[in-house]
Amino acid sequence: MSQNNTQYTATAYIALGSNLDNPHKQINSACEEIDALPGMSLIQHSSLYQSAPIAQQVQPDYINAVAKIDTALMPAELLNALLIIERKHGRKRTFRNAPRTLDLDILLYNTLQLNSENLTIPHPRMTQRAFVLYPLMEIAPDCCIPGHGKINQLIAACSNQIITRLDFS
Ligand code: PH2
Ligand code: MG
Ligand code: MG
Repeated sequence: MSQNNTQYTATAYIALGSNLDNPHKQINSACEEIDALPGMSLIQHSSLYQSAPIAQQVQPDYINAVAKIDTALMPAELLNALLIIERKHGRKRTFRNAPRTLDLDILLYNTLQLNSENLTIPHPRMTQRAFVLYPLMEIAPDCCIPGHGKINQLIAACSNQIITRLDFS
């Protein structure tokens, strides 16, 4: 759990994804590691969701989830902290959309809209992906995605993507 004197400044939503080396375990332990980081507190996580890979088809199914956090970190610091956790999980960046032990993407950071060289918020592809929108909808049903609109309207456009909700264990 987080330290007592931390001044949280932001609520952020993080997408977790894995399709290598026991994905359930990767996501579970990533949630614990996120909560244990200084300046971060895990508020809630969704169930786990299973789906076929989008983009690169010939690889194992993915397990995905979304976590809500409170954080004292600025967006760039948050990204760095998440990249360190990815590396700890043995993430190797070989080619675009390669299978991975752990992917941690910042989806939302308060109502911020940011376009910097290495970070775009909201996450640029989140509105087209059922594996992001379904778990996000579970924990933030009234969520509005800055520049895009309400989650329930966006999710309707993804209803052709097959996704299965699993128990978080
Ligand atoms: N991540 C990708 C590409 N395709 N497909 C699924 N089902 N889940 C993912 O997390 C995922 C993907 C690149 O980040
Ligand atoms: Mg990703
Ligand atoms: Mg990523």
